[in-house]
Amino acid sequence: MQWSYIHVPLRYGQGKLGVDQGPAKLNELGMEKLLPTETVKHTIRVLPESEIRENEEHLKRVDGVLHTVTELAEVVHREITANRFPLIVGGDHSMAIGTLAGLAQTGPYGVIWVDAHADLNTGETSPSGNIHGMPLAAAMGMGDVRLTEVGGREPKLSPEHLVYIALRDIDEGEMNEINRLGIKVITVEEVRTRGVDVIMQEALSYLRERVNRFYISFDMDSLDASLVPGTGTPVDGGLTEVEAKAILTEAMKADDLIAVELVELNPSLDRDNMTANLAYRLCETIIKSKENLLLEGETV
Ligand code: B3U
Ligand code: MN
Ligand code: MN
Repeated sequence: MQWSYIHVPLRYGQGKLGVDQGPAKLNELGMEKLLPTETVKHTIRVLPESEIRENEEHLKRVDGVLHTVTELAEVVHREITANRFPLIVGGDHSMAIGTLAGLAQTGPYGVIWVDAHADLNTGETSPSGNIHGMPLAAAMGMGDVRLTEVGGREPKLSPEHLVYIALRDIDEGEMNEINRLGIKVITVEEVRTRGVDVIMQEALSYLRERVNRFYISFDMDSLDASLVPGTGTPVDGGLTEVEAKAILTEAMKADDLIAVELVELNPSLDRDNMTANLAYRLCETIIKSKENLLLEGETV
């Protein structure tokens, strides 16, 4: 298996400067050294600031988001088809509109969404108009057609193929949708009381009853606010580093995992590289777990 390392320096899905620098920061910390030399690398293009119009109150900087996610969808589609394993780093979470669309073009799949937020708003329900709060709604065909039609007309994800972990800051409209659609939610408290092994086995069995492969999208704000000053919207009551690593390790052990995404590292908001170093350690866990698995596989 070959890795595909995809940089998405996108910030237009939210209003704060700096989240576009997440991928560069990870490289500065030595990410490229963690990945095997034959890794295929991509940087998805982002529109320059001068081309961004702020004219839509309910879908802010939509042109900027669309430009990047459209290209990301193509790259993800191509990389999965070429049998490579994408590690996609952002950037704000609106980029997942591209990831979800790219994966959908290769067949049905499940999603583990590790996040403080549900990212299930539409332009109508969003309190902010920020598209990073909308990728899952867009993938399910809800909201503005420009977002729902990235990578084709069909919905890219069905609600029963999604499991949330660490959700704790949910808007009213999102809560209504979670209940209406019956989406599976695992809270931080459940992670803690039942243990990561148990909840991950439950999440994976749930998905495996329905689909034969899955991807994991990890938002840095799933971690407790005290650990991640360098993310746009930190929320109290989140995961510990140990829990986050255990979740990622369990996911990486699964041979039906097809891609990993890590988003919302904002180096400009960070304190002494605290969040960046933590994100780097999570990437290290991701990469080493997979490499170990491959080594074990070879010796059998
Ligand atoms: N749910 C809120 C806040 C938010 C979503 N995603 C992040 N923050 N990172 C919204 O704006 O949709
Ligand atoms: Mn998110
Ligand atoms: Mn979030």
